[in-house]
Amino acid sequence: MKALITGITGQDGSYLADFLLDKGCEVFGMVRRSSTENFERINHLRDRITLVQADLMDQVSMIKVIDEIRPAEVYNLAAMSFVPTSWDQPVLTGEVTALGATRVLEAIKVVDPKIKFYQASSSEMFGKVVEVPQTEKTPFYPRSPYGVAKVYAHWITVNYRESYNMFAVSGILFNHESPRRGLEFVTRKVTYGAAKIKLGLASELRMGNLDASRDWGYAKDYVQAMWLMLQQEKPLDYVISSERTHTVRQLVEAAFSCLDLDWKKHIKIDRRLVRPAEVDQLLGNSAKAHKELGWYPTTSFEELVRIMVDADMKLLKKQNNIA
Ligand code: NAP
Ligand code: F7E
Repeated sequence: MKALITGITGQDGSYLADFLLDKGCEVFGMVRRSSTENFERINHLRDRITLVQADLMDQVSMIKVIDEIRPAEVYNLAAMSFVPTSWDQPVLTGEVTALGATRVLEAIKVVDPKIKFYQASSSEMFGKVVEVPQTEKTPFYPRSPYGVAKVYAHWITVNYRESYNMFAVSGILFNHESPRRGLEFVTRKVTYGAAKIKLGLASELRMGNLDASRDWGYAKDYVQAMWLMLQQEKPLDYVISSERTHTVRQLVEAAFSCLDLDWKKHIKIDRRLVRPAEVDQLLGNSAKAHKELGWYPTTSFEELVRIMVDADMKLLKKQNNIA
């Protein structure tokens, strides 16, 4: 089975590639051209996957790669995914995160509408939540240009499914993290920052809103749900979440306490990191995924924080030649 992953250089793309290779799939990863390679997350599997060049901004390149590979499944994980940047670059965010999904769907429609399609939808679509917990039926109220773009991509996926009878699904994934998470996202910022402080490489960590709460899970668990959605008889959308919520303050406390540090001595609030509009609280209900996909997360919040802190301590010691 051939699978094409857009966004393979990202956190989820790299874990999904690991997962699909274990399943015996032939994995193709789409990368965009850059002046320097940025393959850290996929270096360990470079000789087991095939990389192809295209860009979600460019319709012709999308048609070309899909026509050449003729995959059975396409996972559209590529996006401008960092929420604060979406206020600074709202048009780019719309082009990549919203219209990019249409370009992939159009390419599939033109080449072979039987190719299965997975769209990386997001709990950010729930934004200023209208009910707690959030399910597949909860109305959307996005709070950032990123969230708005993801709502567009979500509905265009539903629309292609209904208009052209395509096997196109959305996984509405709540926040999921790992040692491969980008350094700017809050979990990794905190685990990396705490590890730096423990090793004497920094003394403080500047943070924004500590009161926001998120439903955090482990990325390795969540990529399995993506694959499961494409193995079902019917194309349907699913909420994938841990069904637990913690504040950013609790995240900070957990990470610093893993290293016997008092977070209050090191965290400084920086108003510039507070967002123009915040998503205050997210909490998912994944009953449908439990029942129909048989999917359950295996890693608790505390275990996840410990995994990330340990990985960042190891990484920083290696980078700084500390025994
Ligand atoms: P990530 O680490 O930021 O990776 C994003 C990927 O998109 C990178 O491979 C990036 O390539 C690629 N990309 C960006 N613009 C592109 C373009 N114009 N053409 C082709 N590729 C492009 O994101 P992630 O955390 O793995 O998330 C994967 C997907 O799930 C994203 O769509 C994200 O919005 C969505 N999502 C994430 C979460 C979460 O908690 N992680 C939750 C819900 C949904 P470069 O390496 O070249 O920049
Ligand atoms: O922020 C607060 C911040 O940037 C989480 C993306 O993967 O998940 C991610 O979006 C919370 C927010 O993720 C800092 O205000 C406080 O309330 O880690 P984050 P996000 O915005 O939830 C969703 C599901 C996606 O789809 C996205 O692609 O933490 N916060 N202080 C901070 N956040 C950051 N980044 N940095 C801080 O200093």
